[in-house]
Amino acid sequence: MDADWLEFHPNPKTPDFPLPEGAVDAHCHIFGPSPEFPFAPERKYTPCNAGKEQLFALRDHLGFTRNVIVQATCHGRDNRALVDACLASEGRARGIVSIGADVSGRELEEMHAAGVRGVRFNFVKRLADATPREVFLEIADRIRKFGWHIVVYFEAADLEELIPFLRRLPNIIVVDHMGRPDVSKGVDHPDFQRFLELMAEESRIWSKVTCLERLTNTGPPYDDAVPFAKAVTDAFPDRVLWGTDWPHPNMKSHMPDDGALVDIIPRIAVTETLQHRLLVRNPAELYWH
Ligand code: 0GY
Repeated sequence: MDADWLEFHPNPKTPDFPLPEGAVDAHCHIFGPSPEFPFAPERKYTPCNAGKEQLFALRDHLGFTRNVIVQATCHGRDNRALVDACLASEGRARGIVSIGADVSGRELEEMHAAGVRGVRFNFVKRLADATPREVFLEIADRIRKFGWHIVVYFEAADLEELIPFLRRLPNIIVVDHMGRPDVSKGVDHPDFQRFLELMAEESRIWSKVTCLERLTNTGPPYDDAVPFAKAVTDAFPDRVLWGTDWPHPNMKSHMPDDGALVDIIPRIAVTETLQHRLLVRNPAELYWH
């Protein structure tokens, strides 16, 4: 099937910003390759193939040491491609899977042994059909004994309604892309301030300061979105993660150069100490403890 969105950048630049030793790309995906790892019949988009070899080559080119691979919705609950990549990474990749409450204890154990450290709950309606909250709570309970955390993906408009549910989750929660703020409203807008307040109230909540290329209205170098990522990093330096989001599913406006994305990091984490926490210490604590 033909891809219905842009292909990833064919030739990303070598970053000018030298990544610190041990840096982790904490949000990326792999797609297929199909037919070895077919896409899910219920998917909302069909990506191009972007397999583990390409991801590992990008990791090395950009100067990352390790990856956290997040199950993308186009693979549904079939985590085989992700698990295969984790196993092939020689300990240099961890995974975040998508599962149902019917997952067996043995499947969980096998995924843990492969390097899985969390599940993703997707609330973005254009990407995934709704899952009942009771099911999510059951999954949250099942994964506790493995010490896994929960990655949540939602859009800013849904935050208020989700807060009581998030508070009920017993696990560490990692919010994808800062909860996708509307950057045209500015950092001081009550919607984004509400997100910062939630992080202040709940020390279990972490945020990925990622996807400026998705949030921007002005395009590279994302001057309108950088202040949001910087605000979260300044306020919660011990609970932030950064990732490329390669191969950038559903990007239609432009396809970012992953090397240029790395060059934005020093505008988000403006001191060496902050950069080390964002890129090395925080992901190591969550994924390689
Ligand atoms: C992202 C964002 C998107 C897609 C997915 O799982 C996915 O399909 O995450 C999106 O379209 O916003 O984080 O990569």
